[in-house]
Amino acid sequence: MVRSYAPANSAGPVDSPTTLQHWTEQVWNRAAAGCWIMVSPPNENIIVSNPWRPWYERYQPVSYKLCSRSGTEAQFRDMVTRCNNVGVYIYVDAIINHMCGSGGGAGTHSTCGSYFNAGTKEFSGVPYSSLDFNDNKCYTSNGEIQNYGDVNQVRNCRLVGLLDLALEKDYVRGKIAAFLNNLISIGVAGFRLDAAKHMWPGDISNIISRLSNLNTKWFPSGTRPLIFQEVIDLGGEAISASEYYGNGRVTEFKYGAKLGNVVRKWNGEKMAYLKNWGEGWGFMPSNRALVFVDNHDNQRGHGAGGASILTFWESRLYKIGVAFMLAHPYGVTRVMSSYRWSRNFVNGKDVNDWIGPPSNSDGSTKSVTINADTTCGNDWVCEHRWRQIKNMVIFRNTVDGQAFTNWWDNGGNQIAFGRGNRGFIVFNNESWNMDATLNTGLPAGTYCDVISGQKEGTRCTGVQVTVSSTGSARFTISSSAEDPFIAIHVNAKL
Ligand code: QV4
Ligand code: CA
Repeated sequence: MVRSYAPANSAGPVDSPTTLQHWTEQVWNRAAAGCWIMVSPPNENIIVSNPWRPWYERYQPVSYKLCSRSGTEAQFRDMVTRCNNVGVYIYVDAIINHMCGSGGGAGTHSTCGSYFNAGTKEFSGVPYSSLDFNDNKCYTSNGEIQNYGDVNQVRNCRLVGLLDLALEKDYVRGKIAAFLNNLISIGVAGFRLDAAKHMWPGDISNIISRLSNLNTKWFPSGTRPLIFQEVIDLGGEAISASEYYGNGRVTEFKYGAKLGNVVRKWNGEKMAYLKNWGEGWGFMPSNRALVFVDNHDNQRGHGAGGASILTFWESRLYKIGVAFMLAHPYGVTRVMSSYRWSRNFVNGKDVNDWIGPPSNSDGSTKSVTINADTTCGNDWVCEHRWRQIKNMVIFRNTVDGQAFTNWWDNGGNQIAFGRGNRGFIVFNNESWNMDATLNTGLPAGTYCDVISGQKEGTRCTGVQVTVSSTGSARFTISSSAEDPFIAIHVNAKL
């Protein structure tokens, strides 16, 4: 685990995960050992019926009661307890910039049945009234964000019609802090702050200052929650990610967009250019960054990143991108765990980008079944269980803290690099076969490639790599291989 991160305002150290899994929409009945999981918003949200129950209704809160399509508060508590007991930490996607959309209507069409009226801005379950919203501070003609070049609009007006909370108010700050502190008392380890760009950094800082330390039943006394803020900064806007470093980590959206271009070889990019990946590419400092190949928005055309974003739909390229991310030392990494939906492209846009999680006919979310080959059923993709991705998470943990070493490239799309004397990875993203003898930096011995297979007992189930007494090894990778890369590390040595 990386222990280098502590927010500027933290009282104690925060263990930051080497790799976080993002479980989109999964129900509260799953636990697996040895990971850090970010879950979809657990609090009450509006029920959107047109279109029917889209995934994004969970980004429209109605109250801070913990009942959602993923389950009840009791089920959420049970999951967090069971996860913490086996060292799996849960991070919550926290929607605190806004409530539901202005067109949300009035009634009890909400996941716990709390009354609300979007027109009069009344949310009985909190409660909030019209006094707790920002419209008096927004000066655009329709109350919406119209120009991302105007800092005041971005933070005080409505993001796609979502009723914007007045976060400078002591009352509102108190309600949000109570919500987050309830989650902390249940055992949650930290938060993704949704739409952080739409909140003043000082308001976020004030709310963080009200947060309790993590529950000492599972965490050392004085441990602060891990905070990562969703700020989309691709350059060229009035608000920059750096304004948020003082509050914790920040999403680095350039990462997935640029890595997608490189792996796809678009815009003249090639793998050899990854030699100075990280700050050298204009990214934020590594110790501030939360990085990912795709997220729940840009895997379906929402949010930022555009067409270059790699997703499970293109699994070969996706595995190359995720493996590179997990092998490279930059940032805290997050891998997706998604569900499949039926896409329908009309003029290049997926008109089914709204479809929610796999559901039963009564509207309940389908359970995540596990197939004989360890993949998931019921249309859950479970990228985090794919052998290549799961094994690269183990690779990352194995090489944690090791330097970026022994870079090699062919000037094109064959690259290799090591992590000190603990791990080494080689990619062939050319259209011709690769045969190269490279300096790995690893101790002599026979290693199991953890991509084509893994070490099981005293044998490799996939390719074997022999490292000589000088640390060199020969790598042959066919350009037509399903996974045109090889990764070896000291915990998969025979
Ligand atoms: C519509 C109209 C508006 C109108 C409004 C009236 O478009 O003009 O004013 O009705 O009520 C959904 C619909 C959207 C609708 C809105 C409000 O798609 O059409 O507005 O609801 O009813 C997710 C989805 C959004 C969705 C939202 C709320 O992506 O489509 O909006 O949830 O359900 C920027 C931000 C960044 C943001 C990113 C998507 O800087 O912060 O856009 N990313 C986060 C989340 C994302 C989420 C939100 C923010 C909002 O990752 O998933 O948006 O919580 O880049
Ligand atoms: Ca705002």
